[in-house]
Amino acid sequence: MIEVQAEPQPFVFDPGHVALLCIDFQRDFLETGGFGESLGNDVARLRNAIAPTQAVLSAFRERGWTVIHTREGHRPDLTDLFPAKRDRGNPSLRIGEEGPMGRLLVRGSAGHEIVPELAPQPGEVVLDKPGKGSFYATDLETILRARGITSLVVAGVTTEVCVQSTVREANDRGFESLVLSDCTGSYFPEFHASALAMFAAQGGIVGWVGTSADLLDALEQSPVRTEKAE
Ligand code: C5J
Repeated sequence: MIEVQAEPQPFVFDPGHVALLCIDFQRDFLETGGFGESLGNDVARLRNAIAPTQAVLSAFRERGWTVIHTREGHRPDLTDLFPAKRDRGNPSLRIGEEGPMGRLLVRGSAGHEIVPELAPQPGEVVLDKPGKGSFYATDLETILRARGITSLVVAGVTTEVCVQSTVREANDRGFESLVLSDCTGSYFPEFHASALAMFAAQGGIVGWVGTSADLLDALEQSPVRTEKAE
């Protein structure tokens, strides 16, 4: 077992049953000209999460542990886009409209891709989702259960939207999540802080919150390659 310093108490996981979940590190959220900016957000705020996530990704890849990348987006014909989502706010461009990186949040557009710094490698799971939660209308739960995964290390954007929805869904399904504070990010620093506080409050009502440094310290003290448990 590996023990990582975290709030509200150490996060203990079996290395044969863990996955890294990288949520929505897409150009549409992290680069100028994408969906995030069309909503009036400063995308630079999310980019601090890239470097620490690269370090965690490398550690998982070295050990041969499961890595799952999610992407929020829609079918090109937008048949999976509810008006309730399409019509939110007053963006300069709506989902499906043509922006500098192609159609916003549409599968196949350049903006829908994961940023090159965190690009998936062959063999890693890439999961397309139409909603905020990664379990909603996807086969994520099936993939995790088929691999015997019980613990999730969570990175991604944005902390209070897709990360928060996903870790709540994971908790309801019996998965234990360690959310890495420096590998997540929000356009609103106060929402980032309060979402992290909510996860760990009340004895970890939703999950655990830690840092990439503490996770990497704990990993360094364990063997680099761990056989997958049956
Ligand atoms: C948003 C997300 N913010 N990935 N999506 O709409 O958090």
